Amino acid sequence: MNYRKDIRNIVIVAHVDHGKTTLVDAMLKQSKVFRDNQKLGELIMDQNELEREKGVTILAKNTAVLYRGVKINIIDTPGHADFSGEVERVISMADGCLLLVDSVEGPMPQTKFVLRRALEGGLKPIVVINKIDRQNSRIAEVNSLIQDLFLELATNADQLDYPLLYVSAKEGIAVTEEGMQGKDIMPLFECILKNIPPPQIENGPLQMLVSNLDYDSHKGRIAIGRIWRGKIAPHDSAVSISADGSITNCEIGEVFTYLGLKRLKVEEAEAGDIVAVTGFEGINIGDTISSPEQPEVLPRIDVGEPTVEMTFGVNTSPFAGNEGCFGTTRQLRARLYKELETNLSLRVQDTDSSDTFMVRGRGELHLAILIETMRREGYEFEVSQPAAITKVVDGKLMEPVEALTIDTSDKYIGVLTEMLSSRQAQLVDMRNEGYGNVRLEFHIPTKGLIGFRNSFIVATRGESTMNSIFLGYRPWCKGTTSTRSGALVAAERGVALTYGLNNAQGRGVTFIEPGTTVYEGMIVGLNSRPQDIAVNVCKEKKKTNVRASTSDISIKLTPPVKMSLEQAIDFINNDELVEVTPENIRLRKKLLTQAQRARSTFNALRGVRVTK
Ligand SMILES: Nc1nc2c(ncn2[C@@H]2O[C@H](COP(=O)(O)OP(=O)(O)OP(=O)(O)O)[C@@H](O)[C@H]2O)c(=O)[nH]1
Ligand SMILES: [Mg+2]
Repeated sequence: MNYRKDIRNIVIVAHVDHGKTTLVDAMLKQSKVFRDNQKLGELIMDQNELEREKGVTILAKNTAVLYRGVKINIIDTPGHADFSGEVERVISMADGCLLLVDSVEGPMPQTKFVLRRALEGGLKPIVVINKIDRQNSRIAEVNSLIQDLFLELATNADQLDYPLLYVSAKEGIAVTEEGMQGKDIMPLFECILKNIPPPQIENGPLQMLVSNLDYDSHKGRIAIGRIWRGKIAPHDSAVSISADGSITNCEIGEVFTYLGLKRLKVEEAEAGDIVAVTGFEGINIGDTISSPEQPEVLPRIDVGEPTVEMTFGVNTSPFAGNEGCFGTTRQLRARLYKELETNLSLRVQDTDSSDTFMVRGRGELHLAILIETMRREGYEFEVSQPAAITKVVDGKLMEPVEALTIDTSDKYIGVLTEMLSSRQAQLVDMRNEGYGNVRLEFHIPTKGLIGFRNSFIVATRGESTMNSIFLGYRPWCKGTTSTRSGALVAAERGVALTYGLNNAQGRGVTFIEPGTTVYEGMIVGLNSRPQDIAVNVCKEKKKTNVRASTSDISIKLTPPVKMSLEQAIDFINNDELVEVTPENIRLRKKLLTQAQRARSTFNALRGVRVTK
């Protein structure tokens, strides 16, 4: 065995928002891979449009810096639990990990999840307590919580002896002792060089595992991964080995390595490095690229199962075809199946209905990001309420359960526990974090979380945060979870008017502005009572020659509640749909006319009576 002393491969893992991408900014800026006058901004690695808008990382990405002649390949990963598949996908490329922990929040459920994956993968950890500049940071406490976490998760004693750094990614400083005055991020680079083992390499014929794919309109599909054995060079012959073991012959096109945000074209790359190569049109993530003389497969990437499902269907609203470029069954199907090539923890299945597909993901956000991406690409379609994926084990129906962590103020404890107990949640831990802040931990079936986010934001006036992470499957428990009141449903097609909307506001909260075109069955607001009611938002005031009073001159409407896509998905019940087009997100009843809905309710009631 040899080592590539000129390389280190690290992955950065943490809970959401603990500062991974900001730390990569600091490493990139201070390693001088950019020109001094180059404008860089913040969160340099969060390049895609949705990442920039939402301020979260969605896809794991590679970059590299040079420090004292050593190339450090860095993989930035997303911290949101819904994108855990991304972490699982890339972890095998690295030999070490930087585990970031926020100096105020301390370890969170996702911190534990990613650390477990990293330790299981045999990665050498470096712990980084980040955001030490924060006012109420509680470093000593966080430190001891991290120790507890390692005691729980370490697979061997060596792992308990981890190097620890105190960092402010935002200010670009790292120090080795608490309270030390820092000046730059160099102690982190030093720590990586000293503690992360250089890649161990085997001499012999080429073997590379594909961990990511990219596309280029000229170069075609680009396979990204780590070379485990041998060398790779343009025009070499190679084979790709797919999941079913089939072998395809190819010629390597171009070979690139990483530096900063660029890919550098190289004449040759060797084992231990992370490269991007072209020339493999049909290749997938998890496939092995190998030499034709000795085609040996590497273990495939192990990714967790999805927990939430929803249907994606062809748009059946009366406005279908008006706003999207792609909306046919064939286009929708092709797009969804294409997503499987890169979105490893996603599943797509045909259903009994030819124009509806079942899509399964790791959480509501995982699916919402796909919906938003497709919408921006010009697709229009409709999606159902998400549902937890149940499964039968030894003849028993099982359902997913999640650990829910809520950081809130003590004044909301009562209302939150009440809301959550009706959703079958169990309080497992409650800790006072000081300053009137508390951390509540619940175990809750995934189905209880569906539709919870909106009411959570309202109940805590947007002052609290919630995070959930998959725990495992447990026997299914009966219970209804929806606590939402009825919908205000448009009674006819037309254009909503102030007068009609004002009447609707007498019943509840409205979601649309005057001038919005509506169709019968479209949801235009939330009733204050449990039942749905039809409202005529297109109603005009009868014209008379006599003005009754000055109050008639202008009606003041309460501004409508505008929902984001995620809120819309969270809002709907199982007899409702979200209609998604590049221009609009509409909510609707599945059955559009009042007559259809009345008949369905009647049949449902009759069904209950018959079975009794
Ligand atoms: N005060 C302070 N804020 C920081 C520091 N590092 C990051 N932040 C802030 O924390 C927020 C989240 O930072 P990101 O770098 O996007 O966090 P992340 O871990 O990449 O988040 P995800 O990729 O979405 O999981 C941003 O508003 C940063 O400005 C730090 O050292 N100090
Ligand atoms: Mg990030």
